[in-house]
Amino acid sequence: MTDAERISNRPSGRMNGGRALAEMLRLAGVGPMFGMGGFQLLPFYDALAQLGMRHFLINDERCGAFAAEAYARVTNRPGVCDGTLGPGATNLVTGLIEALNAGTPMIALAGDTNRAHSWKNMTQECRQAEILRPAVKELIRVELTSRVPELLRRAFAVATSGRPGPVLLDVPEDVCHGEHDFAAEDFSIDPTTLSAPARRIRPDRADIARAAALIGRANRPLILVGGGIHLSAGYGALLAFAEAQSIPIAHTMSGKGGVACTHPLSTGLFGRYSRIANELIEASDCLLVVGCKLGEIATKRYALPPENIPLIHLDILAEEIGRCRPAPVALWGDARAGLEDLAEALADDGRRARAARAEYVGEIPVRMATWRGEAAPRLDSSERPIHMARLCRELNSALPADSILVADGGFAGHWTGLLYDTKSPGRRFIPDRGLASIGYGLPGGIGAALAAPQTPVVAITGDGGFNMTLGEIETARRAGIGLTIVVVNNAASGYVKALQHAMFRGRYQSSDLVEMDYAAIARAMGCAGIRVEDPERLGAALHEGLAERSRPTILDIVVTRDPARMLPAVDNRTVEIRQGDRVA
Ligand SMILES: Cc1ncc(C[n+]2csc(CCOP(=O)(O)OP(=O)(O)O)c2C)c(N)n1
Ligand SMILES: [Mg+2]
Repeated sequence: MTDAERISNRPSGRMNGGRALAEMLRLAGVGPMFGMGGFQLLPFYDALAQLGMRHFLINDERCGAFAAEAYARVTNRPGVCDGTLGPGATNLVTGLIEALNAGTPMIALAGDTNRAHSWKNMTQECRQAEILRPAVKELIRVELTSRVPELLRRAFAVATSGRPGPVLLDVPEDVCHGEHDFAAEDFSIDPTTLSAPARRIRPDRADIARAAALIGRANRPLILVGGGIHLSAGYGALLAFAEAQSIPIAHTMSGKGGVACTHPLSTGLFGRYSRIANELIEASDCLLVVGCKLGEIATKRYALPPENIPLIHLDILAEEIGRCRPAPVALWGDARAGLEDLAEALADDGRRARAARAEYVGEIPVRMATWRGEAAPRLDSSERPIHMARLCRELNSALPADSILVADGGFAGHWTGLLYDTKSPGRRFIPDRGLASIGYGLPGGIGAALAAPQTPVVAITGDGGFNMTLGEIETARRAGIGLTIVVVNNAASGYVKALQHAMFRGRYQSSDLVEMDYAAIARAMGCAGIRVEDPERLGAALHEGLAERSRPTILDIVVTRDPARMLPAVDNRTVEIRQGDRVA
C-alpha cells in the first residue's frame, strides 16, 4: 500500500487517545515498534492488537530505543518506541540521545501520570519531562485527547525536517484512556514528513560559487563525509561529483558507505584511526566537509585538519558549521542538494580537472595497496587468540554487498570502522557514534534485521556491551530473526584495559570480565551458538550464521587478551603531543 492510499483510509467516531495514537501511526505506515507496557499506555497497546500492528516487547526500554533507532537508520523513516511512566521513560534516555546526536528520526511515546493525581507520589512518578527534554529534538506534552492526531503530525514533521531527530510525546494516562469523538478529517498526515529528509534546502548560490572557485583551483582536494550523507541519501550526488571532478573521499565511522569502500576514490576512514586518509588530509589544499560535525574522533581530538588548509563545510545545521574548525566557506543546506549544486557549478571544468588530477587520484589505489601490504600480517594473521584484523578480513570476505553490519561502541566499532569494507554505497555499516554507548550492537541488530528482513544482518559487539543487553537475545529469538551476532570475546572491558595499559603501566582496575562461553548461553536461550577459537573456522562460522534465517546465531569469537595489542593503532589520547610531533 502506498503512503497516499494508507493515509486516505481514515477512521472516525468515538475512541480513546491510545486508539487515536495507533490510528495515526498506522496512517504513517510505521514499521515494527519496540516497548514495554505499563498501565498508562495500555489503550494504545490494545489498539495495536486490534489493528494488527507490529509491536515487540523489549526487555529494556533503552534497547527498544536502540532498536527503533537502527530501524530508522536503515529505512530513513522514523523508528517508534515507547516506555511507561517513570522508569520506562527514563530508560529511553540513552537511545534517544543516540538519535539526537546522530540526527536519526524517531518518535517515542512515554506514558505519564493521570493528571487528577499528579504530584501525589504516584507509583513510578518522577519529573520525566524534565529528564527527557534535553534528550530529544522536541518534547511534546499531549494535554487533550482531541489533539492526539494533530500533535503526532507535529512529531513527524519535527522528526524528519531540517536535521532529523527524536521527538518524544509525553502522554498523561487520562489523555490515553480518555475518549473523544473524532471526525475523519482529524486523521491526516503530510506524506512528505514520513521519511527523512522531509524537505531539502539548497545552499546559497553565492556560497556555492565561492566553494566552486576554491575547489576549481585545488590540486589535491579531498571530500570528508560524515553521517549526514546517509541522512540525505546523497550517494548518487557524491559519487557523480567526485568522479566528475576526480576528488577522493574519506569518511568518518558514521559516513562509511557514503561511497563504497571498495571504490578507487575511497581513501577509507579518517580521524583517530586511519589507513591513508589522514596523510591525504595533511597533504590536501582544499577540504570539502559534507554532513560531518568534525568532532573529537574525526579530528583526532582536534589535531586535524591543519588550520592552513582551506575548508568548505556543507551541513544542514547552520550552527554546526565552524563549531570545531573555522570554515572559510559555509554551505548551509542538504548534502545531496549541495553536492548537486557544486557539480553543476563546476560542470564545464570537469575535463580539465580530471586531467589535472589524474596523477593525484592515481595515487589512491597505489597507497591503499601499500597500506594493505603493511597490514597483511595482521589481516592474514593465524594467531590464537584470534587477531581483530583477521576477524575484520573474514567479515569482508563473508558478507555480501547488500549486507548490513551493526557495530557496537567498544573495539567492535573502531576495528570495523577502520578495516571493514562496504562493497556498495548506502547505510550498510551502522555504528552508534551519536553517543557511542556500549550495548547498541544486539538491539541495533534487531532493529536493522526487522527493517531489512531479506538482507543479511550481522551485529558485532564487545563482550561487555553484550553483557549489558543479553536479555534481548530473548527478544531476537521471539521475533524469529536470522540475525548473526559476533561477540568479540576478550574477557575485558577492552578499550578501558588497553588505555590503562598505555597510560597507567598496566595497573588495571575494573576492566576484566570473567571468561564466559557466549555460545553456550545462546544455545541455552534457544539460539544457535558457535564458539570460534581457530581463525581458520571464522569463515565457515559466519556462513553458518548468515544461512540461519529464523533464529539468531551467536558467534563467540575468542580474540586477543593482550591489552598491549588491543588497539587498532596508537590512540592519540594516550600520547603527550608536543608541537611538531606526529602521532599514529
Ligand atoms: C554505556 C557506556 N559505558 C561506558 C563506556 C566507555 N567504554 C568505551 S569502550 C568500553 C569497553 C567496552 O567493553 P566491551 O564491550 O567488551 O568492548 P571491547 O572494548 O572489550 O571490545 C567502555 C566501558 C561506554 N562507551 N558506554
Ligand atoms: Mg570486551
